[in-house]
Amino acid sequence: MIRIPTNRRAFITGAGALAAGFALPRIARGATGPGKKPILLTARQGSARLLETADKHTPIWGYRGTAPGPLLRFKQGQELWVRLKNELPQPTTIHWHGIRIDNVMDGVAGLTQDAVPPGETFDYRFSAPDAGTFWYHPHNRSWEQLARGLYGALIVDEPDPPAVDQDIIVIADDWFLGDDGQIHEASLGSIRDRAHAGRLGNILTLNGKPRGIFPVVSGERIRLRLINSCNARILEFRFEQLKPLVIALDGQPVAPNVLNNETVRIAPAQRIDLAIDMTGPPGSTHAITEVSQSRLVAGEFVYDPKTTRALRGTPLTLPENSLPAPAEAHSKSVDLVMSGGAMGRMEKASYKGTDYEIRELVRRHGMVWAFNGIAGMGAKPLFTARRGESVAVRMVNDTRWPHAMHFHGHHFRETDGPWRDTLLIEPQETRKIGFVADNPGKWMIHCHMLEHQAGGMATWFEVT
Ligand SMILES: [Cu+2]
Repeated sequence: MIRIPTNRRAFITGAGALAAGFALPRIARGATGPGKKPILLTARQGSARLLETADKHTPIWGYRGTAPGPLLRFKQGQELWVRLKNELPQPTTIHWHGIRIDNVMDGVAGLTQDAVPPGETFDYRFSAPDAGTFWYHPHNRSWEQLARGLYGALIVDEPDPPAVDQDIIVIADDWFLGDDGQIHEASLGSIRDRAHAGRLGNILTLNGKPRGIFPVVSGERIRLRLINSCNARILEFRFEQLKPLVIALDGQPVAPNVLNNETVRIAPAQRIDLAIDMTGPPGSTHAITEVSQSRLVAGEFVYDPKTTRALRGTPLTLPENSLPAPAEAHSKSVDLVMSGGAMGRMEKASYKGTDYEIRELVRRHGMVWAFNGIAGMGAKPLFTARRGESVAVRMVNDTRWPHAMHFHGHHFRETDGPWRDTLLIEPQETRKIGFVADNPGKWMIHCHMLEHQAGGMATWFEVT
């Protein structure tokens, strides 16, 4: 396993009383029906209690002023209508991560729409072809806007959801706060973070809380939907004696496989759905620990002292979404070679059509990474595919850092592997994925370690 070096102080959740009240803020039911009024999501300043000291509040940016923003939940095939109102001091958008969406609704500033200026609104209207666990966040200055708290969960329910006793959504984020409890602004977008592991926080929250209680009943079955909204941290969770079953990755169901108390490793932007039978006795607790840097208790399952229910015997399985399988003999093959970063071998790269020696590229443009020798979004796509064409992309990580590669508008898979929209690729690793380019438009491919994206790891492809 890769240890990410960091010179920052210990990664903590803080000590003290446990915080209760752990659910995501909810939108009134029925608000999402077709033909009704849009859900208003105002991106604005707010404050959050990220530290356990009761008197410390941290100014943040959030949808409706909260981090995470409101839970958006609708049925597979139903239309979602959201009106973004921008009350931030800078332009923003919303990207609906993992939704195989119409291109004009994808929310990528500069590619699928202009960023929404302060004071203005933009309507997003779409339906989701896939049921599953998704999330939403800005796609303009993502490295700053997500670090300040702009993100939320987007759940698309199966027409006939599998029986569980609780459906628990957990958005995990690491915040980098200064000693004053404020978001460390001086380091936002720093070249050092860009060239290394990205912005790693020193405070971990689940659903915006430093440590929290999930009330459970002995014997019940929960569906736990984990979402990693960190800028760059690869989170590693453990669930003590519990035996979680992985039932979906990035929203797409997989054949249930046992984790057997091993670590749940989840890269930025990825989602993992777990089915967990709560086997502890009444009155006991099960810690949720996070071990990517040091072992810390991120939250706890607390069993009701009196109630029990009989364990469900049959395993939980999810109905598959309908995704087109790429053809064995791919009609298009593309190489995507990643280079650059600290301790890398990149000597030069092209940026906006001009070739630069690496020092000059960093100094003049803050670019430290490249795909196929090109830093940042080029004027031309990485490739163009005809609609319906199968595409194979061989991704070569010729750097000393892991990268979480995200494709927009499509899910992809390795041969016999699970469907994903974000794939973690280790240093010096090569991974080959395939998908059917069936969604017309201009789609980004980028590293979801947001400082890497800002530092050059971004490109796009076009489906015609
Ligand atoms: Cu990266």
